[in-house]
Amino acid sequence: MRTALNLKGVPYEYVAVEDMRTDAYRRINPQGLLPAIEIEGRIYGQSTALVEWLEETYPTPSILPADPQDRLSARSFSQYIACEIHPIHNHRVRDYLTGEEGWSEEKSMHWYEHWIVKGLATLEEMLARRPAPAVFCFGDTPSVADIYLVPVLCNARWFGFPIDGFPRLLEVDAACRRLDAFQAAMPENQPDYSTKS
Ligand SMILES: N[C@@H](CCC(=O)N[C@@H](CS)C(=O)NCC(=O)O)C(=O)O
Repeated sequence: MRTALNLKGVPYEYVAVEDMRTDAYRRINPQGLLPAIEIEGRIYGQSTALVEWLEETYPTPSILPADPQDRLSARSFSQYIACEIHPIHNHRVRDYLTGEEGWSEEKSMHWYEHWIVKGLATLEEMLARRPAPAVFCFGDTPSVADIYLVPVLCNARWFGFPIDGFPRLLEVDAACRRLDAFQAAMPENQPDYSTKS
C-alpha cells in the first residue's frame, strides 16, 4: 500500500501499529490486519481493495499495464501472491500452528519457507512465460505485480530463505529498488522498523 501511494504521489501519514492482534487495534480495524487506511474518518483494510480504490481515484500514473493481456497478467500475478502465498504463512496461521497445534518454531518456519519458495518458483515461471522480457514484471513501468512481489522477497530475505534460483524475480526486484517509491516503502525505512522478527 505504501509503494502504491508513493508511485501515485499521494501523500499520507504513516501510523505505526505495535500489535495488530490487540482489542485496541480491532476497535480501529475489525479485521485486525494491516494495512488499513483512514479516508475521511472511515477505516478500510485489504490491500487489493485499497490498491483498486487508489487506481480509480488517482488514475495517473497508472499501476496497471496498458496492454489488456499484460494487465490481466499483472492482476493474476499479484492475486497469486495475495490469495495463494501470503494467507498460508501469515502470522496468525503460524501462531495457530505453534499454539493450538503445538508445532515447534522450527516446524512452523519450515512451513513458511515451503510456501514462500514454492510460490516464488511459480512467479518465476510466470515471468519466464512472458512473450518478451521487460524491466518490471509486465512492462517498463511498475505495476501491481511489482508492488506485491517486492514485499514477498523482503520476507524471504529476512528469514534467509533461498531465493538465488529466481533470476527473473531478482532482476525485477533490483529495478524496483532503484525507484524512490519502492525505497521509501521498505520496512527498514519506516519509523518503527525493528531488527526483531
Ligand atoms: N489480505 C490482506 C492480508 C493482510 C495481512 O494479513 N497483513 C498482515 C501483515 S503483512 C497482518 O496483518 N498479519 C497479522 C496476522 O496475521 O495476525 C491484505 O491484502 O491486506
